[in-house]
Amino acid sequence: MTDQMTPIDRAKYASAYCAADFVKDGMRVGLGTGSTASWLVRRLGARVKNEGLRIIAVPTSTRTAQLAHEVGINVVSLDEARWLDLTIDGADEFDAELTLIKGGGGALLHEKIVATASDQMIVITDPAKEVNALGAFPLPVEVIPFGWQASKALIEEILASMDVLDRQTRLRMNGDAPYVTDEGNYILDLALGRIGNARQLSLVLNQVPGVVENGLFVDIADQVIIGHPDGAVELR
Ligand code: ABF
Repeated sequence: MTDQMTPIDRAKYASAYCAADFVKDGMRVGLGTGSTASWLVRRLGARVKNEGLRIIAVPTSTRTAQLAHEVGINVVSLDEARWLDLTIDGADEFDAELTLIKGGGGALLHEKIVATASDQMIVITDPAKEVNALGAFPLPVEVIPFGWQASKALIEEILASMDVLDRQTRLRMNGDAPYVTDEGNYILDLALGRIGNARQLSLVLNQVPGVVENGLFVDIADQVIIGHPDGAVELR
């Protein structure tokens, strides 16, 4: 931790540093994506270097794989690892039931596959991510490029029928081109304002032809570690 870090960075660092202690020698570990997860990868890299920690690590994105390599963590594919003991990842929002919105980093598909192929998922966060109701953060939905506009229109029709408030569906852009995920898919960001029934919405969205996955993580997270700028952590 350095004194150049912003309070939010210090909170993320504290959460990630605490989560890294849950990683035991010989574990098969899913490594999340995002700035909080980056602190985790760096901390595990230091443990590999300084303590000789041995882990089988599966990254949830190419950028996490790159960072893991840089800090001396050898990564394998999920198919090589087959199953994981623990996945540690960030989130964009979490509520009292530990339902999450994830995917702000565009990695929701691999993140959800890795998290659900793990015995346990720990979410590393900061106080700004805790919400009473999900939905202020736009819900990412991964769609295949073929017919994405039809998928978008169908999603909007469904949201209208579900009376989801304040809905807007936008194609996520990277400059003047669509943002392309590691799988070569597109992301639609759904500005919903407030999600009443995350479980129902997640099931309905994934029925839309062309939709691959959505960023609602329902009954997947087992524990959340909330870091604070003073270095304190809360475990829930
Ligand atoms: C990742 O963590 C993404 O799903 C999510 O968007 C991100 C949170 O980002 P950060 O840790 O940078 O706040 O898993």
